[in-house]
Amino acid sequence: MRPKVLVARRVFDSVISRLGSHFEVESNPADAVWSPAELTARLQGKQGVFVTGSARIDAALLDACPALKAVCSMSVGYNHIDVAACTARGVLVTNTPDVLTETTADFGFALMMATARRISESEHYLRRGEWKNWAYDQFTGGDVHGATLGLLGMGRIGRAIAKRGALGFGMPVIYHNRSRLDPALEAESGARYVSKAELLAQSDHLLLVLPYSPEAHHAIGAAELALMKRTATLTNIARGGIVDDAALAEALRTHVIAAAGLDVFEGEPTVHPALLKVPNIVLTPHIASASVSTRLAMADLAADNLIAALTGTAPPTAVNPQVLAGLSSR
Ligand code: 8YV
Repeated sequence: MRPKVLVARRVFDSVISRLGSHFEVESNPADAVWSPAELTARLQGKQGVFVTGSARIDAALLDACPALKAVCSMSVGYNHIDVAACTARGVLVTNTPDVLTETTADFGFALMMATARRISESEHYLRRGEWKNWAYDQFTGGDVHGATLGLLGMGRIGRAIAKRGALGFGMPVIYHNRSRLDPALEAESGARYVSKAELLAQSDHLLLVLPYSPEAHHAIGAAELALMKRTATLTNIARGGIVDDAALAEALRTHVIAAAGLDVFEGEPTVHPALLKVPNIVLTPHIASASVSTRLAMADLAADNLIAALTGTAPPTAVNPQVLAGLSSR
């Protein structure tokens, strides 16, 4: 009998049909967002699941789905999955690194530029019909070229953004990360390591590119925002919850910093109402990896992982490869 898998959100037809040549597939063509209870019910008797960042996989779900062997996420981040609980139960977890790095870096840079140059705010003004005249100080923002680019987090996406800033825009680049890059990678990125306090104080444009973890919760709150330049911008393409959104809205309202660009939110898709009220912000609905070719590459990689995991070969990008040894015997 062929293994049974669940595809928890709507994805490319080509990916569903590829999975269909290996597995009995239950998919979600209506793209309903299933509750934990419904997801658990649909996972009964399934050996594998293809998820996105919107499905929470925790110990309770795993205990209620004993047939599950592989959780394959179409995302690089995996904070929606309790990896320790999966590992403890011998469930393989995979993600989709690398294929989205450059696309996400492009978007991070674009969101930072839109924020610095007040693109959303000025477009809304124009659409409201308020543009009557040119004025010398109309929507003047901060320069990007030559300004200091700060990165909190320095993984693959951070390094790709650093290169754009250093090589393309002549920006001095500083970063802070849990661990300092080795000298070769640091030189390649054109970035200088600083303390978090120095990063906050010196950045003209600060981008957040660190993974979410309990330690990273509210890494940027009122106290951190107060350390930033009044002319600085903050861009978050990492995860909701890294920024205290209520504190950020207040800092924008009172001009503690100049502007912010957010692609991710605490409790998304709900957005803190105070963020919707401030003009000096660019808001996008978690689309940093959303180019057609990258989303296809992510879905294909998640499918490759699922096929490998359930057909006894090593998945290309396992998060907890240590469970592989035990999988074939389950
Ligand atoms: C995805 C992301 O759009 O890969 C990630 O971690 O945040 C985004 O690229 C999202 O998580 C879909 O699964």
